[in-house]
Amino acid sequence: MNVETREEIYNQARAWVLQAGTIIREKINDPLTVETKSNPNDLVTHMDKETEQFFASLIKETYPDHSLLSEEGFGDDLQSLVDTVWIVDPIDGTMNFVHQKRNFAISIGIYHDGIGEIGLIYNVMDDILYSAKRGEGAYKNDDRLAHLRENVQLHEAILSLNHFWLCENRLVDETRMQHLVKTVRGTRTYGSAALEFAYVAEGILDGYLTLSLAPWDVAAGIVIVNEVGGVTTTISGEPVDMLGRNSVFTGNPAIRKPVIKDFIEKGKK
Ligand code: 2AM
Ligand code: CA
Ligand code: CA
Ligand code: CA
Repeated sequence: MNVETREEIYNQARAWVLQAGTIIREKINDPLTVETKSNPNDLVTHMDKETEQFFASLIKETYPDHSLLSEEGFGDDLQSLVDTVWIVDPIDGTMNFVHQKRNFAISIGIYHDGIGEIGLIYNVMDDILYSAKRGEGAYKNDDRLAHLRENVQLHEAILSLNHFWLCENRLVDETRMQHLVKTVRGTRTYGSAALEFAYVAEGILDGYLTLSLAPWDVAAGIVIVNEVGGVTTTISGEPVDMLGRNSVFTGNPAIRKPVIKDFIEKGKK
């Protein structure tokens, strides 16, 4: 993708994200229609669907040759990532949106021939936009984010993870994960994968571990984290498959190796 085309698409995407966020903020106290999906805690609201439709219709109208990969069913059924693909999560952190009316984000990754070119993560209620273009650095609103800290030790790291890791799970022995929690300086759980990626990029988290995410949970975050020297892989150290679900580690490269080698590999089922 050439730089001028990318700049034009970035400016358009940024304007749409801010516009969608303004609409959500205006309607934040309106009554919600909440439905469940794969299980009683897997929620979706009319606002998730309306926001996705907002992007789907604008993208189709403005860029008819681009494709859309998205959570709530208004995207395309893609078998590959050729040409330009928008990977959109209209509301990431729907449970937070429903229960807290904050701590959720709009997440948009724009990929060309499988390469992440643009990432946008918008913390709607705080009006904070994390953004990046490949090779041009990452930003929190207008402030450029610094490169991640060098030589971070695991015992000085803050790690974000879902508490499910500490319960019996199909991937890793929970006692190993409890040992990891006791080894690091502190753990957090925010309930929005996109925001957790953004916090890794900002350097306020050193890593984020998660069991199973979809492409729209990670597409924007990977681009933004890359720009500050972070790495994102599955918990086996493989590249993330942008057309399937993945376990994910994202974070400072200095802690990736010990987390994966000394804890996850040893506890793997
Ligand atoms: P969502 O809010 O867009 O569904 C919650 O820990 C994080 O995991 C959120 O980013 C959430 O995205 C994501 N997630 C991915 N798959 C999920 C699922 N099946 N149920 C609930 N959250 C899921
Ligand atoms: Ca969801
Ligand atoms: Ca999501
Ligand atoms: Ca979502």
